[in-house]
Amino acid sequence: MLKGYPFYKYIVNYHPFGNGHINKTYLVETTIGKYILQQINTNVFKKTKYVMQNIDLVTKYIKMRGGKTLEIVKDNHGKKLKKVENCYWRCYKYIEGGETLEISTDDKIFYEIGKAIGDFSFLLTDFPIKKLKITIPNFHNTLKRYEKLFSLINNNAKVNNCFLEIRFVSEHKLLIKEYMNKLNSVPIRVTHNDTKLNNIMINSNTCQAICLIDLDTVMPGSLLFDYGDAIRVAINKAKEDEKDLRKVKINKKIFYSLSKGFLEKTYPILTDIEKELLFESAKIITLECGIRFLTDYLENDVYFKTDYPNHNLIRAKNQFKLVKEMEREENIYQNIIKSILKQLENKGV
Ligand code: ADP
Ligand code: GN1
Ligand code: MG
Repeated sequence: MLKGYPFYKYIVNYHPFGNGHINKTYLVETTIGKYILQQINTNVFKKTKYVMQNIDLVTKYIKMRGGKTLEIVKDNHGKKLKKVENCYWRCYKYIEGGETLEISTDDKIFYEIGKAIGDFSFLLTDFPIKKLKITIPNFHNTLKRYEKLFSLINNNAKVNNCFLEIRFVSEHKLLIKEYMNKLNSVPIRVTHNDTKLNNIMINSNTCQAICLIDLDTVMPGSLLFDYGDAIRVAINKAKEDEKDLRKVKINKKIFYSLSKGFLEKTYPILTDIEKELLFESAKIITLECGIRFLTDYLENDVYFKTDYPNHNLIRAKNQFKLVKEMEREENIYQNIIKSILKQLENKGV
């Protein structure tokens, strides 16, 4: 596989890398630099060619606008996507001086992350969106995710292990439905769709964000989910798969910092309805993520990588606890957002 790349003869070693839930990622170390080689998960990304086409277009555009982004490395035939025995591979330059984090308590980092996510959208505001393909239809259609979950519960023995969680989800049906209706009035933009903490490269020395990586889900979508998904991971004091749910609590300082960074960058482009739905979006995407983990648990782990049999169930419980925490003090978070928006309005941004 590696033979087809120009750096092949310089390879010193390579090994599995990172903690992504989807692709198989390898770090390749050579005497002429480091590379990230990935086997694309074709169960998740069925339209692999379109995924690479989207990434190619978006990265070229970001570069043209002077932003930092992933750099695709072509193989010896000039190809960006390589098919070897029914597996699809692609390669990126390793982003030197950077790292991704699984969890952090440093609110300054999250301010930088908020800015980076906002910047991503901002840089792509005038991108010719029609050129982008929908690579995963209904990726953030929470209602469809809900329906899929409930289509699986009849005659499924595993339901006994998660009936409280299923009940929790069912109690949110109306909220999901109403939110999906509101989304119809929200502008469609070029969005990342997977803005969790470890999809953002951070400069190890300055702690500033370098750029968003994992561009596989770049598609037309709602900016609200890019904000919401970043919030989902950032504010959780525990990791996404922490079993001790007492540890799943919200770091309010981080909620403030990330929101501030994000809003500073996006304020000029945000519509009123987007401003109104910010917090609800974070709640909905956390619920959606829990629904997806629970669905995968009931389907016997066909989508997300797992380390042990109940891994997806643990992740789902964790996300639902986070939703409960968000709901418990909803007013506080809404007020934080309002105060940031007010500050920006007064500044005349
Ligand atoms: P997945 O879709 O499986 O989440 P990612 O594209 O997010 O795959 O890659 C997994 C991990 O590999 C990232 O979280 C990051 O730590 C690392 N990684 C990916 N691309 C790069 C890159 N160009 N430079 C440095 N690290 C990278
Ligand atoms: C997956 O690929 P990764 O690990 O960055 C998933 C996201 C989920 C996330 C939950 C393509 O992200 O949608 O929110 O796991 N990516 C895809 O941790 O489904
Ligand atoms: Mg990732």
